[in-house]
This record gives sequence, C-alpha cells and structure tokens, in this order.
Amino acid sequence: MIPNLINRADPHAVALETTLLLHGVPRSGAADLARTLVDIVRKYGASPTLIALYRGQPVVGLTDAELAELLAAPSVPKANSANLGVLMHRGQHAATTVSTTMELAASAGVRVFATGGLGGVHRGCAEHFDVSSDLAAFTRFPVAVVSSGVKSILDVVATREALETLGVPVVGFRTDRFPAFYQRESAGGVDARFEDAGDLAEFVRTELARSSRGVLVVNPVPAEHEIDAGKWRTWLDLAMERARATGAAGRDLTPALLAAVHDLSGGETLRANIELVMSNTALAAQISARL
Ligand code: PSU
Ligand code: MN
Repeated sequence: MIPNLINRADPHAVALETTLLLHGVPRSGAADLARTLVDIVRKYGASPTLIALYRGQPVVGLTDAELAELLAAPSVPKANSANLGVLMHRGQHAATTVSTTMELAASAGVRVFATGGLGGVHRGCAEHFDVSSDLAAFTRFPVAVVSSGVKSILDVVATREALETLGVPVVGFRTDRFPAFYQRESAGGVDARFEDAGDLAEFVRTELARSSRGVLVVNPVPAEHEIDAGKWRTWLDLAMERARATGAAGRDLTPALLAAVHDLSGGETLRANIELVMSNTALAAQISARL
C-alpha cells in the first residue's frame, strides 16, 4: 500500500498519465489535450482519472486546479519506478510515466489506463544500455494499458521480444501486428487479436484477476494519421543526431527525441501522437465502462 495516497477513483476509472502532458507535447498544448482526453472518457461512460505526484503526495484523480498548478510549474520531474519514492520523500511535484501511473493506479484499484506509447528498449542498446522501467511494471501491477505499441524512437521488435521474455500478454484490438506508434504495423506480432470491445473487456477482467499482473492492449494509430515510414526514418535519424549533440541521455532522452521529431516534422508527428492518444483513450473508456 502507498502511504497518503489520495484516491478519487471510482469503479469505471480510466487512468491518464501526466508525463505525456508535461514532457511529451509542447506545454502550450497540454491543457487542451488533457481536456480533450477527459471529455472522451466521459463520452464513453467512464471516469477520467489523471495521476501525478502533487507536493509529494500521490494523487489518483487530480482536480482541475491541481493539474493547472502542475502545468504552470517551470519544471516538473519525470517519475519512474526508481525515483518515485525519493520524489515523495522530498515533497515534490512529479509527472508519472507509464510505470508509475500503473503503480499508483493499481494501488487505487484502477484497472484500465490509456497512453500513447510505452517506453521500451532504446536503439543501439548493445552499446548504450537503456531499457524503460515501463516494461517491468507489467510484471508487478494488474492494470490493462491501452497504447499504440511502443514509441517508434525505440527498437520496436526488441521491445516486443522483451515483453515476451517478461511474460506480458499483448493483445491487439482489430490487429494481428504489434504497432509502432506512428506506424500501424511492425515486424512484431501479438498474442491474440480481439474484434469486439465487450469481449476484450471480459478478457481483461479475468486476466487481471487470474495473474495479478498487467496486460498490454495495442491499438494502432488511426489509418488517416499514420506517418510514412520513409519520412519517419529521416526525421528520427536527425532527431537522434540532435539528441547526441546535446548529450540528452537517461530520463531526458525520450522527451528530447519527441520534441525534436515534432519540430522536424513541422508538427505532423505531434498531430499523430495526439490522435493516437485520443483513440487509445476511447478504447480504454469502452473497456472500463464494461468492467
Ligand atoms: N507516450 C507518448 N508520449 C510520452 C510518453 C509515452 O505518446 O511522453 C512517456 C510515457 O510516460 C512513458 C515514458 O512512460 O514516455 C517513457 O520514458 P522512458 O523511455 O524514459 O522510460
Ligand atoms: Mn530510459
């Protein structure tokens, strides 16, 4: 159990993370994105539940005022499983990543969570080992996470294999392929394909209860917002050069790469990122409303 957890969740809660808002999109668009996601969850009959650390307190269900304060703060650290406890101890605000959003959601009894893409195995990992703590979180916390696979700044196929190694069930919503965030498909596959949100919700309910671990539900980016693989490769190579030049590493690497591709693509990747998060949020809400 987490001490002094503020739990405002109800049985049809959909968890939403704050790293996406505070580090994944330009700050100027974060409040609008939060409002859009909240409205989508409500439209499908579920309850939007934003998660963060507020002055060191874990909050499951931020109020509008708390969220506004986080969005206005000049720099809010990113909390993963490793530094969450220290940030609590120090009484700091923090944005929660997939791993810590799962941890706090699970402790509040929230079973469904929507995000964009998971962290995973970074490219060139053989020389510079960097694997997100998001992956191991699935072995510890019984939450179904709806995402568009893993961020395509990563080694997508290696990440898919790592999920298999960890024994994480990966199920596709109307897809047989493991999606690569901006692309609908990668060379990786899924453990099973589901056509129907009701059937998927029934599976999620029994699987979480059976295993007490996480489930990854993958939902490809809407076809009209998919990004051409050739264009993407060019932007990513340039973004990686920029990141290397500035020396971004560790927790700063993912936000640095995302900001660089959003800039290089003239906003096309940002648009796709927002559209896929909206689509994942709609699916998560449909699952949660049926639990
Ligand atoms: N998905 C997005 N944008 C993001 C992230 C995911 O569309 O900003 C965040 C998530 O919070 C994820 C984190 O947990 O990036 C992974 O960071 P790292 O690679 O440092 O573990
Ligand atoms: Mn990392």
